[in-house]
Amino acid sequence: MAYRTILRTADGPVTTITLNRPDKLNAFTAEMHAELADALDAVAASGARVLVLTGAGRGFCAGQDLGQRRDGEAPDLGETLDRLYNPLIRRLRAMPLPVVAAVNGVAAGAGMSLALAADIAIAARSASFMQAFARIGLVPDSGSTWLLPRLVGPARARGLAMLGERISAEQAADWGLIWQVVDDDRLAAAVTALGTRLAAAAPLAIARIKRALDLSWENTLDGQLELERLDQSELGRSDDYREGVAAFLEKRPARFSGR
Ligand code: LHQ
Repeated sequence: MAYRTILRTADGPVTTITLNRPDKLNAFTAEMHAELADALDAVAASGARVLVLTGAGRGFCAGQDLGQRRDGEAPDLGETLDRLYNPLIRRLRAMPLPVVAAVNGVAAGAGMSLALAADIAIAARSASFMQAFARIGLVPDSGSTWLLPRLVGPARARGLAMLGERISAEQAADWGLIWQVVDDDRLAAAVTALGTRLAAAAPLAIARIKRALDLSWENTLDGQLELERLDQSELGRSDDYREGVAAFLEKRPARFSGR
């Protein structure tokens, strides 16, 4: 599929998908959703070990393209979520590989949800985050009502969602919304370094970590102890565990195969 609204590039084990409608701050259109779905299929089939999501130009993603929403009749936004946004968020969370959001500029509305749904979000110092939904009479969607209180606690979640204020990358990092903020001219290098590290990590462990942390929100401590036991039983029999221990004892970097 030839893409018009995104770019997909691979650098060894790291695939980068760049939202590419810079004149609209990479706001989502139906076409972009279709292209993203196709690109994620390709990533899944490629054996990539890390997926980086970023934006072209001065924005990361400004959420739904509101220019496409000017129709007189009341649209069924629930249907749009069901068909386009929810599958995207579910898919990113379910992918066994780590997803990195390289937040190069403003992340607003569903664009902020997208950044928060990544496993690790790293932002340029000039980037910003905005729960734009309430400003246009909507509830935060694409996972934001679930992610926000878990990331920053209920008080900040309510303030962010109800006020829709634009907060700086630094504030986002201080509040625990994202992993790290770096100077603008360091973002590319920082993302490359992070991608390299994650690509060298043990793939089975990464996939299980991702799943266990998500399941923890619904689990009791007892349930989570059991989940960890089952994961550890399986991982303990993996080549990766053997290799990890051997590399430690031999004082060398591990070479994980994902088996
Ligand atoms: C845009 C957009 C945009 C179109 C900037 N659309 N053009 C899900 C399911 C179904 C439906 C409804 O929604 C959802 C979830 C959502 O995402 S709802 C939230 C939708 N997003 C927003 O409400 C954010 C709207 N944008 C903004 O508030 C500002 O643009 C921000 C704060 C993001 C950036 O402000 P500035 O840095 O001052 O940039 P700007 O406003 O000048 O934008 C630059 C251009 O991008 C401009 O176009 P123009 O042709 O005038 O240069 C904007 O119109 C366009 N743009 N966001 N979402």
